[in-house]
Amino acid sequence: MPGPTRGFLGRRRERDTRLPPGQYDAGREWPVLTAEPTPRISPETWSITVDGRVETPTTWSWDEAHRLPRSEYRGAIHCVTTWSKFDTWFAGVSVDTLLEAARPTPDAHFVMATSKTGYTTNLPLEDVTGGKAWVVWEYDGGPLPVEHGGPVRLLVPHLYFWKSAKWVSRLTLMQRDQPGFWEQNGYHDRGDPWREQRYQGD
Ligand SMILES: Nc1nc2c(c(=O)[nH]1)N[C@H]1C(S)=C(S)[C@@H](COP(=O)(O)O)O[C@H]1N2
Ligand SMILES: [Mo]
Repeated sequence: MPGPTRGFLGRRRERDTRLPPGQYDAGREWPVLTAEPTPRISPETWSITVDGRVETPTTWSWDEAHRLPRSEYRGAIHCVTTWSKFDTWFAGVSVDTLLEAARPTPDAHFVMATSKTGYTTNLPLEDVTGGKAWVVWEYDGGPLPVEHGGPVRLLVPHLYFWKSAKWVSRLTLMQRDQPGFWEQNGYHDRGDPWREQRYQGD
């Protein structure tokens, strides 16, 4: 049965199905959102540590991290301030690879990501396993720009972008959830853009 207003509605622009509710397409723009002063971190002094509820707390230097299997993400990112950006291309290492080495203990259920600057953000362990999260140092085939977290940031693209800690240096596995920087300031503990989990209680 043909819909009575089909011809009229058909002329409306279709909403991009890649766009979660309440988001707009920022196009080629990539806004910078940083709460703290942008640090200068040389690759030689950067390292990433996985500790907390793990059997083998492990630290990788820049060179050691680059010898791990390379993993890429191509797709969208979504900021809680309502911009989304499509067709991004990041490369680094899968968080799965780091966790395989550190071996979370059975009571590990959450992760606190900490930046070299002290910025923190909490995540359920399930949201950084199964090919859903990366530690990245490349964007669009070049080094990750410093204002976007270079030399290395966390990338958890299926959650709002505040979960993707810039200048990340530590992933701490925890038994119980603890709020990070924005989560203490009212942002949601999980932050799924498809469920519009922007603030605590959403
Ligand atoms: N260290 C650190 N990481 C951070 C932030 C921050 O202020 N400090 N802001 C978060 C927020 S709110 C967003 S939207 C993204 C912004 O990343 P971008 O500046 O590369 O767009 O980084 C996230 N990671
Ligand atoms: Mo954000």
